[in-house]
Amino acid sequence: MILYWEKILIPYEQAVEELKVKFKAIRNEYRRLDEYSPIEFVTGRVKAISSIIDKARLRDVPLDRIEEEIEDIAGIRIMCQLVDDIEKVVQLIRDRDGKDIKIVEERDYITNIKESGYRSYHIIIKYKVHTVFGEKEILAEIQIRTLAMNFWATIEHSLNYKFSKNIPKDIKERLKNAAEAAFLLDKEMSEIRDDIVDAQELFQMKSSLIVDI
Ligand code: 0O2
Repeated sequence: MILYWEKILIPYEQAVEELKVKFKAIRNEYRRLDEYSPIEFVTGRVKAISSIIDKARLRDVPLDRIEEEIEDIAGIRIMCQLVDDIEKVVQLIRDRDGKDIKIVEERDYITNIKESGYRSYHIIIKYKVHTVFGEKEILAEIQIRTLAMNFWATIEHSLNYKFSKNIPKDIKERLKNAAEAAFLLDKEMSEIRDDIVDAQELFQMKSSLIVDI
């Protein structure tokens, strides 16, 4: 049984490693050019075997359909400082569509916030890896979110785990309020950034006027 899962999961592990390297390379390129990077940091994981089995059971997916039906066995998470950066990262991924990445579906949980209060942008992709058994195209899920969205989701996820997905009603309500607070934090930080950028542009215009004189 262990060997059965090993064989299934090896290409997913490879995909996660490759995708992490690729997105970290984008971040590093921006930084080396002294430019603002829309990517703050990148993480990735292969879903635990027990979680894959649980999800398959919950959705009535037979074992031999798991790879087609469970889209997040390979998961990449890209964290951004600000909400506007998410669109930039989504565009970077769309630009690669049909090249090393094939976009299958986009799910915008930022415009369509989940009932729980969850916000994030998901892109389901197909990604080809080369293994010793040949080429294999796997499905992977890329989650793109701000630091505030990630903070909220991480805590909500661990509470869900603690309460076995049955978070008490009052805590659920407080989590929704916390999600709203995270939303306001994102909004405020974006406005502060816009003000800083405006001030910098004004300063640059003034200095170029002085140089011209
Ligand atoms: P894990 O441990 O992160 O792997 P569904 O879960 O049925 O709503 P679906 O079709 O599986 O949705 O895909 P979707 O909506 O793209 O979401 C899958 C993943 O998004 C989840 O994986 C979580 O990582 C994250 N996610 C979605 N909704 C929530 C939420 O309300 N709270 C938090 N914290 N994360 C969420 P898994 O398999 O649930 O968990």
